[in-house]
Amino acid sequence: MATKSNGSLPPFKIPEIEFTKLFINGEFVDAVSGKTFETIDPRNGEVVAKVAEGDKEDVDLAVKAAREAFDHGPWPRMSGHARGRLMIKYAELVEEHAEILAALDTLDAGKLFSMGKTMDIPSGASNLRYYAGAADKIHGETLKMSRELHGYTLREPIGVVGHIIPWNFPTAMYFMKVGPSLAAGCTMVVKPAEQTPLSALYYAHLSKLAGIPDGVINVVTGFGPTAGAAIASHMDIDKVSFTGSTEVGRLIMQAAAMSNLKQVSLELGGKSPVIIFDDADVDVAANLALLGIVYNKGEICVSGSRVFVQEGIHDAVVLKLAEKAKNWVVGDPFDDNSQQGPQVDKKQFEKILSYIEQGKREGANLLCGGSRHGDKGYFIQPTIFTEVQDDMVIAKEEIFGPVMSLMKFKTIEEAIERANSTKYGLAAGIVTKNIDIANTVSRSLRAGVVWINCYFAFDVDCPYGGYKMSGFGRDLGMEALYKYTNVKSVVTPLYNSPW
Ligand code: TXE
Repeated sequence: MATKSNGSLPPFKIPEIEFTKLFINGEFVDAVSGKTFETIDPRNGEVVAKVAEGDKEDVDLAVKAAREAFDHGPWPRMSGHARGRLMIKYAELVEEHAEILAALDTLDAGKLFSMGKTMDIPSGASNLRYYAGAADKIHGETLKMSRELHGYTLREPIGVVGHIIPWNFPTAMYFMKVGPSLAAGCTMVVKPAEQTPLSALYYAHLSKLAGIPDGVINVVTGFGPTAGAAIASHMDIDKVSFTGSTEVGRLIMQAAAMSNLKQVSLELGGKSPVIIFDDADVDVAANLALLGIVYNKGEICVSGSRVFVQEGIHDAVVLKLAEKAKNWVVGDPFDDNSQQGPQVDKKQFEKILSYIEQGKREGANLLCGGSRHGDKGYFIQPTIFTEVQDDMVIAKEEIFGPVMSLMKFKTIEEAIERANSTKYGLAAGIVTKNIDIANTVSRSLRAGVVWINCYFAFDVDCPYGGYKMSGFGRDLGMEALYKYTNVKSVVTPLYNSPW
């Protein structure tokens, strides 16, 4: 067991890894093939653990357990109130284990330990509590039928759900998907990303401690083209909820269409604009823009990777950004003083560096950063390009790293047009004190969320998802709960009506 200095906190012990097997029907089991894969610590490239490598046979077993739990088990038949109580117990256990869970996400994903402990893990617990409170308020409507009929709707759980989740927010994504589907009365198979399987397995263990019945939550760790694809094309899964790349989103839809036409929701890539108007406070604007690109090392689908600054304030914002980026602390994510840890893995690290090289070649002006940080692990300097043209690759493609493209604009109309000229539509930011500008621009942007004078203002009650090629369907809020339900209409003739 290694000991790590943790800034102002007493030395924190990096935990032994307890759970590395698949979780099926309430038990931790080896993969049918007996195979395992390594998870890697992005701080240094060293192996953290060997984890069971699930494949199609394992997904089949997990789906069988989930199907049995759905068709014959207590979970969908329990009162919403009873489900909610178990979910609250689950939330309490998550909070009690916040330190270990945060450490697992740091070891797997390079996320800041302090942020995991104070934000990601507690907000996972809040998510469970929110949906626990909703579990006994899921109801249909009484219909105003146009004939002599009595009609009403029931909202029923959709069935067995496959959740395929990415590596950038292993905890938040787990609960965004598991929370509402549990409340709805569904059973599920969760496939965490191969880079970040450890916290999901720990969450599986806690679900058992909380008393969630066997077979309700199953976790199959493994790779996308094998375990993930088996979920997407499974004949006995009723819905797949996916967060990841646009390319794989397309494969998921294809697989759903070619198998049993299961329902699909997709939360995919983004290239979100942040628009700073002349009247903005320079300091506030620079803070928001910087946060928009360096938060979680830029590994967030809503990162504000295209920053449009109106010409009157442009130079001042650029100066301020350079100053702030220089003071941004990149370092060991277990150290409280660090503001940015390493990228998740070598593949992402190299992908980001190659985009940076592309930006240099394309002739954008490198304001700051531009290379790796240090000589070990997958750390990258916050990088800002100015004088970027809309048709440069760095302004068009999702980089998924701390790399900002900054551009100048003149009029509101121009800003709207250029902000919208992307295949994506996940998020957008507006910085202005002018309410007319804020209202006009927010209505004109084709994005699933618009943050005005803030950024990353997530809330469990605030639905979240994409327009255009950023996907469809919403996580969070009551919208997310409804996507795990089917609406059934029930109709009966009224007394003496002619049937
Ligand atoms: O994503 P993948 P990758 C974007 C970001 C990143 C790029 C590539 O731009 O640089 O995608 O990342 C599973 N059938 N985002 O390659 O492959 C996979 O195992 C079924 C944005 O890691 O999409 C993992 O669990 N599943 C994003 C999940 O899909 C498959 C977050 C995501 O991996 C599969 C992550 C298949 N054929 C990356 N192939 C966001 N929207 O937040 C892979 N998977």
